[in-house]
Amino acid sequence: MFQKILIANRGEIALRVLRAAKELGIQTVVVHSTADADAMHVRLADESVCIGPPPSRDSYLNIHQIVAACEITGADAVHPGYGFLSENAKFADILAAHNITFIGPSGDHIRVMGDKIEAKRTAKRLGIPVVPGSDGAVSDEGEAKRIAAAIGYPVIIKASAGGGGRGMKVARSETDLVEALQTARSEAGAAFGDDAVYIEKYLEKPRHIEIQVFGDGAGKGIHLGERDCSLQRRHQKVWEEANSPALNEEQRTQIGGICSRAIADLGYSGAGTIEFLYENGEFYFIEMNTRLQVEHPVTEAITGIDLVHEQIRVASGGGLSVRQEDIRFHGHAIECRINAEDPKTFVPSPGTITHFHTPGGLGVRVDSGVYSGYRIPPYYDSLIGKLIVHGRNRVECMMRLRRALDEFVVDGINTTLPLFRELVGNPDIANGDYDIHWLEKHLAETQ
Ligand code: MV4
Repeated sequence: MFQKILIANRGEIALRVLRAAKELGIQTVVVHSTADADAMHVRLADESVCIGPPPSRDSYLNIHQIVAACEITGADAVHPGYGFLSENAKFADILAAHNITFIGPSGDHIRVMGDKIEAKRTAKRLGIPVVPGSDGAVSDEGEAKRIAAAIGYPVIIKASAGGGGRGMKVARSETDLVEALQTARSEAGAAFGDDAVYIEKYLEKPRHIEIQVFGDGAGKGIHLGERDCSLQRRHQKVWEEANSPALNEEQRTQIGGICSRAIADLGYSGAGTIEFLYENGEFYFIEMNTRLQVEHPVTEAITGIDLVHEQIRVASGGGLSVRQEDIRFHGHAIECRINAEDPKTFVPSPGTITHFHTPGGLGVRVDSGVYSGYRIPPYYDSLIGKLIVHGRNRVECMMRLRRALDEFVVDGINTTLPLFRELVGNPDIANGDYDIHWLEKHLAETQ
């Protein structure tokens, strides 16, 4: 097991990882920018190192500073959290070259999944169902037209270096296609320095369902069920739940089995998420994330498995603590992302939290790095906490969520809490009847 883990992140996820390390009896080091000197994870860590000024590129993305902080403190492993350097293959490689363990997959696995064309090719080879489309990059107009005609309009053009919704264009006709191909390629070239694009059938009203997987790096793979992340705005997830209201046990076992076998065949190590669009009873792979995700607590709630403990165990060579046949899915869990934003306009609302009171009681978890009197710096993303509620079934979970939202007090700044108080009473949400466009449509209608 590791002696000392350095946490290369901030906010609620830094605290989340710190807690797991402490529980395992591992010393903790945090790195932070000058803007985060007052953060909770800095106070709770055994050691902290200031690595630079507020802008992320000069601190949380500064690989050399982070490696230096490992050398100075004698950390033997780094947990990257999510965002920042968590999916940076070069970072994983550099740490390996310094004999520091990156708590995550190999640089090569990160690299493959970071290239969306390569990721899709790999998924297909491993028997994962993919969206019909081009076999690889498409640059030629005639080839694009032939593929689109074969799969049928509408189609979507995606940047291979994109992901997470960046660099996509929908084409509903051949006329659209010619323009979309040109714009997509030049935008991808400008944004990512790689103008490779590919074509897929455009799915009109899918749900976003992702499968949590784990590999032990030695040929074992497991899945921990799915999360439904369809409720999103501008590619930012807002509400996530497990299980998906759209799936039954048989579908879960089937897609989960496909994913765990793929992870085993890949020789993948650590936590991963295989993302699908789900429409008319079919799954279509879109991307794989090679990190822990923001919404991992809903999976923890229904499985009782600590995903960060598992990440640390696997990375240290201790293997997974659970076998597939030991994993059960209990009840239902929902996570609400509480952002420091205006609940109508979503304009960020940094500033001082004058009063912070979190809900509690059975089945209620709050992951947050903020406290009463804390000043939210304006430099980073606006997530200030996550409310995760668990119940024996979805109805109980929703009742408990309504109660927990009523207890939550955040004064001094705007937050998205009022949005959740409204959503929890919405009939479509109560029925689990929503797709990836539902929230944006709802917000447009209720403006
Ligand atoms: C799609 C799609 C429809 N058809 N691909 C957006 C994020 C990126 N991960 C993939 N995305 C999409 N790919 C096909 N073939 C619709 C989206 C999409 C979306 C997907 C998941 C969650 C929210 C979304 C919002 C808009 C579009």
